[in-house]
Amino acid sequence: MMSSAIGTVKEAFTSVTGQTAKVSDLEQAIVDPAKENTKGMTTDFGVHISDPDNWLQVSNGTSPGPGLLEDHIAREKIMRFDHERIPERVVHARGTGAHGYFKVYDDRASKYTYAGVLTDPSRITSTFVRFSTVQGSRGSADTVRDVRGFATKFYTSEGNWDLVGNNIPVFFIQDGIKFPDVVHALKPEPHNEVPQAQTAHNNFWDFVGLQPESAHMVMWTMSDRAIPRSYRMMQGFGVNTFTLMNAKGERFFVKFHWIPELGVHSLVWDEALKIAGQDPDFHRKDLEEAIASGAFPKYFFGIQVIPEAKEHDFDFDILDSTKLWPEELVPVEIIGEMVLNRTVDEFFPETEQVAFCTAHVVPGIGFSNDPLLNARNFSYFDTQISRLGINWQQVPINRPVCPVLNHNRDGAGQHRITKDLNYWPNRRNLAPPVPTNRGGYAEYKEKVEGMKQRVRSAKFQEHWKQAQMFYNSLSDYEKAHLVGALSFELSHCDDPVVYRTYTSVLNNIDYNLARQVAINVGGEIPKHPIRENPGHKASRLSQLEFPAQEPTIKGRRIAILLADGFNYGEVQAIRAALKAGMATTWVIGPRRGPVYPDGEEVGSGSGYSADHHYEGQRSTLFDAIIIPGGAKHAQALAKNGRTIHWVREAFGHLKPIGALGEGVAFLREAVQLPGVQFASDLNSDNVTTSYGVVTAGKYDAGSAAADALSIKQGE
Ligand code: HDD
Repeated sequence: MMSSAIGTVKEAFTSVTGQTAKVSDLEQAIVDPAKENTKGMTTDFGVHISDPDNWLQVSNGTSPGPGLLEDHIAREKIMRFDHERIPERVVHARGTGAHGYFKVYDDRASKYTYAGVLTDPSRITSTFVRFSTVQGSRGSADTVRDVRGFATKFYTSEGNWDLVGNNIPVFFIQDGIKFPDVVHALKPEPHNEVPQAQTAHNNFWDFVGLQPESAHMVMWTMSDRAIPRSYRMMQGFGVNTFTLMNAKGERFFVKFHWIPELGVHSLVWDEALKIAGQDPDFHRKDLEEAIASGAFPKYFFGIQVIPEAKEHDFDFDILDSTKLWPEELVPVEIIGEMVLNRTVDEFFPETEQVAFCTAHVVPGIGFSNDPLLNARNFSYFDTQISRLGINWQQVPINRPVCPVLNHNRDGAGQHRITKDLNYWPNRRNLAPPVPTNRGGYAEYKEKVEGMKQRVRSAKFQEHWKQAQMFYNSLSDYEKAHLVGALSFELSHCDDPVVYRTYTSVLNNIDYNLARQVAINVGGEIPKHPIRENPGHKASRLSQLEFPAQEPTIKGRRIAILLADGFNYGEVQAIRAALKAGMATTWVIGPRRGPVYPDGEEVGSGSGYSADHHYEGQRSTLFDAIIIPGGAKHAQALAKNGRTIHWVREAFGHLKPIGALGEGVAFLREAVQLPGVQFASDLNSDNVTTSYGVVTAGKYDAGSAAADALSIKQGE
């Protein structure tokens, strides 16, 4: 393995809850007013301010007089405010970030690469991840139907490595020169800037209808993958084909994968729509809440590797970003993991200013001739200049944790003062190049030949097989959701040319799919298939094949629905059991504040504190609901339309619902669906489980709660 001459900074990490090298580095930039309380308020140039509330004016004290432009304190404050905004990202504007760390389990990847970050198990590498949606503006809702970005900055000892991926393994286009077109088409329409954060409009479907290479990605974006339950419960894919180089100089093609420990889970569309209004920051808060409660999100890191000699062994081109590498052909090797264990201190300097660039790779990792990646490597650096200025890599969140030294100088916002000579070669041998055998970045010596021309190579011309493979690999209800999603989106297109064209396009993937959607949206109902769908499938395309690593309720949000007169002992036991499983519990009562248990008079004593009230929250914001026993409490819940709606809606969204004792009667009344079984004997501890509804009489409350929640969402 090559050693690194620059890698003098040992990445330090004290414990799982401790501090990564990057967090220590950021501390130099942190200002904490609580620690500087002897200083008091100053201008930006450090002079104390005595009155920040009144503009200097000429006044007789009885009525306002003219304001004076000489008030430099007021002018500074207003001028600073006037320039607070920077351009939002041209795509992926809406997002949230967290700090974490990455480690590999052993050095097994050294047969493919000499990159220390991927081969040295003694290292803990600092990371910063930004998750995002693509289409909407910075203030748009989190749970919209969209691709999710999964961008990771690894602050390695050899420099920053940015893996800028999505939660979908393929892309809309094959060549980056088409990126402005696809983005213009999917963004709000130019004449009225509508719609926000969704592709349900004419221009998007017009574009993809005329661009068959998008078909595969469209299948993914119309699947449940595009409405994840949480950033903690989605996969990440580097999408592009990169390369790895080992110490012998051999090269391999590689695709990078993140697989969440908690499994891949989605919302149902009705939930997603409602949450977009009820809590537009749902995913942002979910990540923050999980980290704050110690349920640190974890992702396994995998690589798919193809030796250089096998590049042309597949019936698709491995450099085509609209194709994935089926795991049957190229298995994913899990080599490490990332844990996110720290939220940001301030959103703008960290999450908004973090700037990724696919061209940032470290020795041992390289590019391929993937034409999408080629364009990306130009675009990211360029866009950061317009967002953050030419010295964007000096911004604290972006700067590496290893030394940075070269002869680049000046530019707006230069923060570094570099002594001495600013050119190479120089007479004092300052900042010399580092030979590749001592850690300098080495390009692979690739033999290239050909004509200079604008072309798509042959295998790039086939667009349907993998779209079919994805569709065929889904379970029946995932297929039903996909039909629903296509029908929703195409029925928001009002130009018949658009929805008729797309329903015809679907017939290239599957005849029945095209028929169902065409019937729903008034499209061209096909009379016969135009292309055979031979039914080929691949494993691990259905998200059902990604359950949680271990059955877990870690980081799940559970609502306990209470009215006055509830069974206090049960609630205590339920909460303790859920807390032990690292779920968060929320008591939802008739009021925020005291709710009174059975035996305590309403209004007396301190009661039991409810976190929220029925109106303030909705069932959509929780993964499961529990209704404990208590006669008066159950009667009060049964008389309240809002609580009945709570459980009916949760049932409709396929969520586990648990009830104990008298709570069972309320649940039975509220659900009122023939076929659902409930515990009938309140004196028995037998548990009845039916359609995700778990009920018991005198069952041990803690175990009942745990049982209820071990039912997988979606069952
Ligand atoms: Fe991109 C941002 C992911 C193709 C040009 N992209 C951006 C972000 C993610 C991706 C996650 C947000 C990063 C952050 O959180 O700051 N992009 C992808 C993936 C692609 C892809 C997985 C396909 C493999 N992108 C792509 C192409 C181009 C761009 C083909 C241009 C030719 N992407 C950009 C950009 C953005 C960006 C304009 C906007 C903000 C930014 O870079 O920092 O340069």
